[in-house]
Amino acid sequence: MRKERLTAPPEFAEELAETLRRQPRQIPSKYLYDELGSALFEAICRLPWYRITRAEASMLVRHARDILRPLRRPVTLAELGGGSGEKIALLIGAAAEPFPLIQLIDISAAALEMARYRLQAIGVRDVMTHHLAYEQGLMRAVEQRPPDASLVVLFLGSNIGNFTPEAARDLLTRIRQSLRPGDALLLGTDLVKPERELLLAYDDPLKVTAAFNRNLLRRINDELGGNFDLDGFSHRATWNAAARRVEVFLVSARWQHVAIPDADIEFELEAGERIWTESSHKYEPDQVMAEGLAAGFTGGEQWVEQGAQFALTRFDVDD
Ligand code: AVJ
Repeated sequence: MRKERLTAPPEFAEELAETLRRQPRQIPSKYLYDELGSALFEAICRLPWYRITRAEASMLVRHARDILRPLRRPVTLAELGGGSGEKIALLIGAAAEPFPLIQLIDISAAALEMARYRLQAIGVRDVMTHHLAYEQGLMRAVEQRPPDASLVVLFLGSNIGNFTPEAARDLLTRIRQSLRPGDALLLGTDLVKPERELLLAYDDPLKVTAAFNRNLLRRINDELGGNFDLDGFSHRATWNAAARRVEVFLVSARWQHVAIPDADIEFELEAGERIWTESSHKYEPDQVMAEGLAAGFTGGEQWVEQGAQFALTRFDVDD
């Protein structure tokens, strides 16, 4: 009996063939978020050792009015990679003002539907979803913005942490260039903190993060016909102090042969060889500010949660 093949996103095979041939071998972290991966990430957000989501959610509620204060009314929102929409719903609830349009951009269709449902449940009428990666989604959101309202782009959860500093600056610049005077960017960034806290957040005792990571291999097997033996890999997270990032890997337990027919790739893995699946860059508060200014924003305001060490920064676009 032939197992039914799930449909893969269009560039998955091609991108994978390229990144798995690099040394060290890599898998782009955006592919962590298929339906199961998005659900596992939602579970991560509830782990006691992963404090980002709770810290940011409480800040959004506490500071909602201050965050939105300088913006031209009415305000519309566009969220990049917001997942199930929990945070944008909290911001909207706490702001207690009408938002004529909410745009959601996410790579996960299941997450988008969850977010739409959540927003409709709190009475938000105009929700537009864009099932796209960040850059294409941002372009679409800018095309769809109502002309007589300001636009706030939300880039929360330290999603920017997956980008190298160069790519992050690039993306911030692109966001800035797609905005107009009176608009803003609200950026959530996780901050540098003691190594043991970081490692617990990315290698939790319940092994949910390990499942999230290994799910990448399950997904490749199901969507591209891969032959990964999930038991043949262990999850590892390390802190790279010089690069200020947590690096996440799948480590091959033994020598093994890998074939992914639909990506047209075959290779051997040595015992102990790593596949690099994610980087999570951590920032200093001043560095966040500096990056926004370097990207062309004219100023901003920053809130820091001291316990979890997390920063929310609003970057402004002045005339
Ligand atoms: C969604 C990229 C912000 O880096 O903290 C959580 C993803 N990976 N645990 C992060 C993640 C492992 C998360 N981001």
